[in-house]
Amino acid sequence: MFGLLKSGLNKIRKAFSKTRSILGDKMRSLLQRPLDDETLDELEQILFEADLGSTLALEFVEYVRKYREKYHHPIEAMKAHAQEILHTPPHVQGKTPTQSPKVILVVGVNGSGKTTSCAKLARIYKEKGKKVLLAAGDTFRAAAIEQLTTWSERLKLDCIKGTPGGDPSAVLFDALTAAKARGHDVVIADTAGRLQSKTGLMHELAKIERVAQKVVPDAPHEIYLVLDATTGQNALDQAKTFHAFTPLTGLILTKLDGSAKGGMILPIYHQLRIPIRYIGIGEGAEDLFPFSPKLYIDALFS
Ligand SMILES: Nc1nc2c(ncn2[C@@H]2O[C@H](COP(=O)(O)OP(=O)(O)OP(=O)(O)O)[C@@H](O)[C@H]2O)c(=O)[nH]1
Ligand SMILES: [Mg+2]
Repeated sequence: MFGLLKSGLNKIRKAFSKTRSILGDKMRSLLQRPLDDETLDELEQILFEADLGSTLALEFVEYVRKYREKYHHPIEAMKAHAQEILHTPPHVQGKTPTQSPKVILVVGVNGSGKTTSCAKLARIYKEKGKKVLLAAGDTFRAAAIEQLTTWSERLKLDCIKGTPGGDPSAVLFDALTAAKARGHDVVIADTAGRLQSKTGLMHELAKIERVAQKVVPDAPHEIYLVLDATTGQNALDQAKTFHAFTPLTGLILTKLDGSAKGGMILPIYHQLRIPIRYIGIGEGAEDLFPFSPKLYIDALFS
């Protein structure tokens, strides 16, 4: 067990190593100089380039300036401010199911990692001893149904499928009906990729929710938006639009492995206050981890 935990920690540290090399290493070398205006300007630039956005870059620099006496090193001040940001209470949260199954809807733009994240989430719940049902709610492409079916076979889980081109709401209706009948604890529903600018597709999500509520009145209990971390600032725009159409309860940030954009987690949470629930750091079923602010901050700044 300890070995597993340790390998998880190492994976997370490794996933953030690129971000750390553009943020932490540059900062450390800069901060050997006296903390004058010029150094602070350069610090702001480094933070901006590490995807913290202009508002937060300035805010961090102001924090360092204000608390220069309190912390023995400016990086300690920045870690403290990052803690403050990530520990600010979220604006939204998922619902506790009043009865089984718990229903998790997974949404996002094309290729962000939804289907893979559904499989990874299913594995996490299975490991906790829960009876999980997958719902192949991406009826848009036949290949999407096959992809989730393959995952379900690999993970030895049931999967409810619709017909290619069929109504995704009907798949969720069938999945929830089956889950109630067969005593599943959790239903994880994949959905088709949708561009946030396509209003029709965004409205489809509301229909999926309404139909799900015919079977499980308080469903969905979680709506996770999957964001490809390599898209940087664009991920923030996606999150804002999805949230406006479908109130999200959590974010899953994928493809952080090998990405230098790990810094974007801070402005995303700072602006939206939607809980960052999981991070994806690889293509395997075991490559999804609950987001830990402490691990993240240590990995980034240490
Ligand atoms: N390196 C890495 N690759 C990932 C991660 N998550 C997903 N992928 C890969 O990204 C690609 C797209 O993943 P999918 O899960 O099919 O994405 P999707 O959002 O379901 O895509 P569409 O259904 O086409 O909209 C696949 O090749 C995945 O293996 C991750 O955390 N790290
Ligand atoms: Mg998919």
